[in-house]
Amino acid sequence: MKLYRTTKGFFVEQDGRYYRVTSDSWDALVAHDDLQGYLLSIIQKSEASEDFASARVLAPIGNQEVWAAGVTYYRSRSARMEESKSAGGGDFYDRVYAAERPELFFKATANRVAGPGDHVRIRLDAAWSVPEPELTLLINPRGQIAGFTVGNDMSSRDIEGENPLYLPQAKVYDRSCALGPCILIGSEPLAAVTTIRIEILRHGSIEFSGVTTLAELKRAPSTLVEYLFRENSFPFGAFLLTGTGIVPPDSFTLAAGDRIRITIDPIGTLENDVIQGTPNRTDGPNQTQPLEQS
Ligand code: DO4
Ligand code: MG
Repeated sequence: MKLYRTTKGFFVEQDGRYYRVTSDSWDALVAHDDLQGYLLSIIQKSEASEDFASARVLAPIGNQEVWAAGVTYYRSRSARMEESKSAGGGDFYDRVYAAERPELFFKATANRVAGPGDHVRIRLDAAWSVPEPELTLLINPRGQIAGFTVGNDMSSRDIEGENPLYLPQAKVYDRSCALGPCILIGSEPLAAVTTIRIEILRHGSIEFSGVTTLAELKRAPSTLVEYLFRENSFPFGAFLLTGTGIVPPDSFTLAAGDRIRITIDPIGTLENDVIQGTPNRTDGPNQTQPLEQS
């Protein structure tokens, strides 16, 4: 069962059919104390709707904060150690990979998030930018996992590599995060064989592709959530990106015009084109656009 936020309202999908969810608040909907049961009851009681076909899918976010976990895959640990070696920061990444307490950092507010088909951005003052494809958890205000989506933790590797204290600037800026296309509803962990794939297209050809599986994720999502909710309350719930297991070779940097395609099979594909410089305010951030009348 998948939940979509669109220009024509909210829809739940099952077996290829879309059903309208007549809640007027995304925040209230995703905080529902039995979201799965509530959506199932809608599917059982209502007729499928044709309206989804003409709607534009938006980022599945309301007022939730977006957080991220780091160095949760061996590949990320090694790449970070290398990029920060000359700054003397390499040791921190090795230590956090092995430590009991995970690395958690603030990633984005909703206005910085791109939805499916929106532009993501690379910073003008960065020379080495990469996407990070990450399984992303939707967590309700009670600290329970309510669903899963695809996340892109856009990162400026040269800024982070110069000094780990620059992490917030490497990670948090307008359109530095993409989420979508939907929320796969459920609280059970996804299977370890689940793949996360990325393709980066330049002028229509694949410039980089990579794949990992959740078997490589070192920490249980529930443990990451438990740390995030320690001493922290989230009245609207939160999104938590769980870290990247795919890092392109050091010779690779994103360029304006690249297309990033991230697929996690049971959830779907999140696709975004890259821009550099001033975002076009008329095309986003999408969650600030009013819903069209249906
Ligand atoms: O420590 C810096 C960030 C790590 C990260 O974003 C990741 O491993 O995905
Ligand atoms: Mg990341």
